[in-house]
Amino acid sequence: MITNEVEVEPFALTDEEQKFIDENGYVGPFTLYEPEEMEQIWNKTRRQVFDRSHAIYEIDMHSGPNNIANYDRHLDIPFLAQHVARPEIVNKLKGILGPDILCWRTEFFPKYGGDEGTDWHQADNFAMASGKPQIIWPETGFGGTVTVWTAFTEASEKTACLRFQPGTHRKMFYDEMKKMTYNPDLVNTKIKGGVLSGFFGYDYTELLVDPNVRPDDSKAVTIPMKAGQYVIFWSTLAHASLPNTAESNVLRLGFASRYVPPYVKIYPDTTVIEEYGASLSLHKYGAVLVAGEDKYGYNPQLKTTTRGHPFVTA
Ligand SMILES: O=C(O)CCC(=O)C(=O)O
Ligand SMILES: [Fe+2]
Repeated sequence: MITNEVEVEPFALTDEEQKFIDENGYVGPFTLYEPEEMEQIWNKTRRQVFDRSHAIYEIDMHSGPNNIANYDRHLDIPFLAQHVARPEIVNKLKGILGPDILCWRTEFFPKYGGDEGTDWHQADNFAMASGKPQIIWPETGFGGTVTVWTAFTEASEKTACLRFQPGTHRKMFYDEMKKMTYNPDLVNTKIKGGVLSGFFGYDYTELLVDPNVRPDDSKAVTIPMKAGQYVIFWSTLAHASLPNTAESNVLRLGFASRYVPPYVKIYPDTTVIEEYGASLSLHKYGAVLVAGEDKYGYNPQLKTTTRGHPFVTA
């Protein structure tokens, strides 16, 4: 039978959701795993984080409190490899980034009870810590990345949930090319806007274009999330997190996966990531195509087997 119904892709953003992220810079949270399921998965997966035999970065002994050697563990941990490519996530991203999508970076964001919140910040080219742009959009050079932040454990107002300033994603209050000073002793020492916060050993306010003009946090929203939920936001949206005020053994763990279309240049003109006092060689690095095709070939790519590893070059 022939009908006029247009086939809707499963898990796609609705028109309202698309309008919402366009106006506000974020959409969600959405539920991907039930809390018990997430707990089970994480209990199993966390052990694999300690097995670095297939991790693409070496631990740099100078690395500070933010262990960037755990960047891109989706390249060697099967659950993370599957997670970043889940159709529930990727089909939503198509409505924002178009049909062709690379996952170019993943990061863990752990905060134990007593840890400071994350400073308000916006990220366009991710030069903020290294002084070198890590992604560059063609033509305008402006664009940022779409981040999917998944709560691997609950993130409540008490346990360091994210905060957003809706609608701030089109204009940068910060200049990422100004260099911040790295000082791990800064961690847990500064109250900003009434909140204990910092940027993993940096002070993000050093990057303000005009130190007297900062995004207006009176309109900030908090995004509490249950374990297993995720939220999608433009990295250029002013975002932060609250401190974790729970007991010291209560971990809030976020997992951020970052996506761009393949015409964005990733780590242009560099062979290392230098930040947080560490230097990581990119010689094993590759982005992962999670949707469509790459007609450009600007960026090295890796493919994972269905078991996650070992990696083969695409
Ligand atoms: O988890 C946090 O506190 C910060 C996360 C963040 O800044 C990001 O995912 O870009
Ligand atoms: Fe961020």
